Amino acid sequence: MIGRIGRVLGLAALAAMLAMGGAMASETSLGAPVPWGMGLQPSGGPVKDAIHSFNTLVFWIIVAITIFVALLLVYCIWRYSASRNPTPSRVSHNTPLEIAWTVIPVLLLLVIAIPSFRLIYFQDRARDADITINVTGRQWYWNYAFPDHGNFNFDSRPIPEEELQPGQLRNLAVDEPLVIPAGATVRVITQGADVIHSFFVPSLGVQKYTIPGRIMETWMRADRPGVYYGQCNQICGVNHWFMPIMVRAVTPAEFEQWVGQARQRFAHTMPQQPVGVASATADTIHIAAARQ
Ligand SMILES: [Cu+2]
Repeated sequence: MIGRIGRVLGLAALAAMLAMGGAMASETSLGAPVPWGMGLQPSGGPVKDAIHSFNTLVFWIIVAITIFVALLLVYCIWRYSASRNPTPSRVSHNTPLEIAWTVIPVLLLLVIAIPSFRLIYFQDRARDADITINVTGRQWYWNYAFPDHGNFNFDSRPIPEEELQPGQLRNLAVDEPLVIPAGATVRVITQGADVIHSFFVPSLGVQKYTIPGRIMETWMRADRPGVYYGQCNQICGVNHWFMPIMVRAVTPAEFEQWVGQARQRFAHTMPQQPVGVASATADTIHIAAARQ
């Protein structure tokens, strides 16, 4: 009786935890870990959609191979046991069988390799990006710069546990989220300031190393407004845990409004001269004038 009550209570607690996890995730975000979550996080954009379909393909190939090998094993144990098969066969070669067990795995690998390479190239580079952001990994915080919007930049750090507001996720919420327009193709340029970090937002299908002295590129797109969480996932020192990522995707109008405010708040980080073509032209004129 007591055992049964315990089990019922346990199940009720589990159901409550799952419901709470689901409610929290839906009210604050689209991309976040949930209690008892299994498998990949739900997709927030096209890159993750492609990862999901590749994962499904590989998963079913694994299921088929596992079932085939398990059945073969059970059959061999049953059919070739000492009682059923007292005089074992001494055959050591079978050419058709050897060709089959070489060619079939090769074909399977090809079936996996072709979509795998396609996915790598899909993630690699943005075609016709709408905006570019620079992501710099530092010990131990992120720095985000917006070169298309005056090149302001800001740091992003986690909110300490004792200062968390209701709905903010522990070790994931940050003081300054990275804001992007939903539906826009965002080119992400990564670099490392000190050691190797990794910019990883699972629900958007983004993972790129940030390496000192090297510039790398990838892209992301959030199909819907929402909050997508990630973390540095390259062990980068004692405060590696201190590098959560919070990507807030907003409507284009809200993004423009945010950019306007950010340009004022982070005005001190902006270069004195306008960046881009204008400054390049000015520099070129200076150099040309100096040479004459
Ligand atoms: Cu790191």
